[in-house]
Amino acid sequence: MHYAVTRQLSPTLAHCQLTHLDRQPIDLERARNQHAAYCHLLGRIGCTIIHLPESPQWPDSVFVEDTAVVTDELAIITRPGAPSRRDETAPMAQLLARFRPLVHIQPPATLDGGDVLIVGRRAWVGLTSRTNRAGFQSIQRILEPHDYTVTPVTLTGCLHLKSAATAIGHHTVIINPNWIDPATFADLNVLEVHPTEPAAANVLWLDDQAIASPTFPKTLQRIQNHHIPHQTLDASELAKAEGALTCCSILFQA
Ligand code: CIR
Repeated sequence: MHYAVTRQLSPTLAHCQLTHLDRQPIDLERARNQHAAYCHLLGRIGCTIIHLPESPQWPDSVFVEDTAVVTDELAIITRPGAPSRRDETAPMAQLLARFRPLVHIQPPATLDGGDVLIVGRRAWVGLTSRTNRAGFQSIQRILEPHDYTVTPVTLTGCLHLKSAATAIGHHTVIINPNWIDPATFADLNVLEVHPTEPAAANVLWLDDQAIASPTFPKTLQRIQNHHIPHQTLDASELAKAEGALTCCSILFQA
């Protein structure tokens, strides 16, 4: 069974962390509708959705991806780089303990789930303002005994690794080459976003189909040209909080 863990949007989302974006008003109603559509689509694709309760004390808590990394073998409970987000992990740990053995990232390491991209037995970890080298070393220590190759990646100009690159197939990634060196993925197929759509590389890959944002039509055309099965989902209001499609769920099978 496929599971998707999500969390209802916080009413305090307007106070979210922002790193590369200027603050602009967020229409909560519109953001809630987009999030509901997101959950609905995951459900339609076949996921059992587990909703964590709304948490007004954590403005960014809708972006659950940053709180855990789940593999077939275990669940890694992160230690988010933004101190305001650290406590978001406790309810996630409690929930994931029902499905996987837990491993916790310990101080001084910091790690956001958005900085971990796993394709097959390979994992890349972004070294960013949220994930430090100790965070990379921790996840390397955790995953290597399970036969993963774990590689650190430096980025320019974006929040997380998965802002710059996501999987869009079993051997294909979609990237923004201005934010990540395409050579990082030398032995995979690499599809580049359209240069006028820098934020278009965050695509959700689920059940052999891509879920991409309709706000990036030129990149969507490229996805189409490569015959990659896809659906679209608008998350433009959530994007004002520097979140995108992968950020709003943790997906795993059990
Ligand atoms: C933050 O800065 O933490 C949130 N405003 C956005 C987090 C987005 N998460 C993700 O890309 N995995």
